[in-house]
Amino acid sequence: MRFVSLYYVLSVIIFFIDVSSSFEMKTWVARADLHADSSSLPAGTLIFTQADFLGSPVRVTGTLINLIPNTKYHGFHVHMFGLPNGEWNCSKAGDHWNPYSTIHGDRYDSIERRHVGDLGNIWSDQFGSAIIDFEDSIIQLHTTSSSSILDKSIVVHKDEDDLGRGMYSDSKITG
Ligand SMILES: [Cu+2]
Repeated sequence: MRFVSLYYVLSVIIFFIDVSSSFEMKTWVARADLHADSSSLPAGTLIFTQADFLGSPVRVTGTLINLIPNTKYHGFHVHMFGLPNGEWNCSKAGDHWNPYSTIHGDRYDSIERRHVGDLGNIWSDQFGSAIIDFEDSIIQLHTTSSSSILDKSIVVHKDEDDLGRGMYSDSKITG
């Protein structure tokens, strides 16, 4: 996937810690509001939650909207830099979030074979929406983790991510 294919981006992830009164256990919660590239057109919201336990899975839920209907694959990544509110320009999000300098891969690959920010592909339906609900144990919300995705960006690309399995020279770098 080349940079020119960047299409949707979200704003800075805003996080807060919610203290549940019933369990008295902290839960980390992050929110990402996506927008079409260089536009105020909303593209949905994602919520990330994680128990206050380092290494526990992060649940990612939400609905993306205003995608191209029936477009099967959009690479879905955490990129390095958060973007200031109102400045939703994909080209300023930097490369994939890759704190361990690993090769590009799939969400289901081990940390040695994927970037922390590699979250695979998503699928838009006939209305241009995509319902997201999965867990990932490699991305983290804790600020103490070097895998923390706080203050990064989520980028949804127009094109399919080859998950590091393609024959292109940049397959193992960006997909
Ligand atoms: Cu990307």
